[in-house]
Amino acid sequence: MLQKTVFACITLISLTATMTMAQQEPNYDESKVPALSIPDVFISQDGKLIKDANDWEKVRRTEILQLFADEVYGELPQDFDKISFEEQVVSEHPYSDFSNMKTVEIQVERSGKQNTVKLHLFFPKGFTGVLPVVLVISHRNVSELLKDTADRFFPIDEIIGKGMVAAVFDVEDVSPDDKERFSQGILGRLYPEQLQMTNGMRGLGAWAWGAMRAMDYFEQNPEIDDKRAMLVGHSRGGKAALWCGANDTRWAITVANESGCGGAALSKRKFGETVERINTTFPFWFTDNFKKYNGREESLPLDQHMLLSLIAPRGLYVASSKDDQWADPKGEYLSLLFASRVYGEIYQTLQELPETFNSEVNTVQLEHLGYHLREGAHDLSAYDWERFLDFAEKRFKK
Ligand code: GTR
Repeated sequence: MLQKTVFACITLISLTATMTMAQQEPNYDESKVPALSIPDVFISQDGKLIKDANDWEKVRRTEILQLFADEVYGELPQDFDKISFEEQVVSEHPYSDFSNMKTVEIQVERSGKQNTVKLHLFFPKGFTGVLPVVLVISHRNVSELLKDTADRFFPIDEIIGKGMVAAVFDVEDVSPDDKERFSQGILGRLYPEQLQMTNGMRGLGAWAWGAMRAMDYFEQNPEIDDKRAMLVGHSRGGKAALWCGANDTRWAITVANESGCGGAALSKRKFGETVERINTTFPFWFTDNFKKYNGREESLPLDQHMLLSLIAPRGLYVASSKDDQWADPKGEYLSLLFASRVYGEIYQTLQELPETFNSEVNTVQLEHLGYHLREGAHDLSAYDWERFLDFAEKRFKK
């Protein structure tokens, strides 16, 4: 009897060990990628064929947005009682030779509670006219970023050099990027009920919310042209940028740099980071519902090309790097390719991306869509910025 129990225990332990190992072993072998079966952007959930912009916007776009809210990123609450913008006085800063810095405290109130997000803005010195703006969602420490003029994660000089306003906020002010503390920002203070909902917003949704509040500020600042605004996020910030761009049509361009799993990459390819892996390491990024798909990507009623399609017909740029296989460059590209059908077939903005993924270094820039694959590792680099700003410059030309 004892022997039997011991055997059962050992079997259980080894089974658990195998399962844990299976969870942690990401696939990097293209021959092991399952045959791709992803939902068609043009067939609604009740089987209706979507033919024009009216069908797309009223039926399909609405249901896709709801699917992502329910299953992946959570409801994105937009109700609050008050928003105010307090401009702080800044005299000297490391960039004062060529820029004017402004720090704005965005204060949002709901049900008697308040949350403050610091938005840092850099204006070209002596500029005239109303300027386009580039906002970065930063999961890197912003005070550190602003001290380091050589840093290329937020290259103030490059952005300003293009005659654009450079803006950044730290996700720490909205929802700390930390398993223990994530609810200490807007989730605990302004929207505690979200924490009780299985489709409630978590970290990534909160960061998207933060970018929307920055846009609220841009809209009322006469020095900024809010119609020419580009939102940039890298990696986890790229996932949040896509969710924000999908919800908030005020962004003219959304950029997702190496956003990978839960960002631009197709989940059903099961290449690189998996749903289970991301939900295990970062359980506070997505809804509780998303965990239903751990190890079961095939049962997802959506895939990430549908998220990208929600941004059409506005500007969308996806970027990958060769050594960042964890983020699945091919999956990121295919996602953009499948989403591009909405640009072409619904909005008649001819967007012909190459039909196959090019695994060599390449850049494709069309009027509304951009993609590049560069050499090197996971990072937001000068190379990436050069291309994003080039894309923006063309689109923002008056
Ligand atoms: C990784 C995570 C990725 C990506 C990345 C980042 O650890 O697995 O999904 O978000 O972090 O943000 O740099």
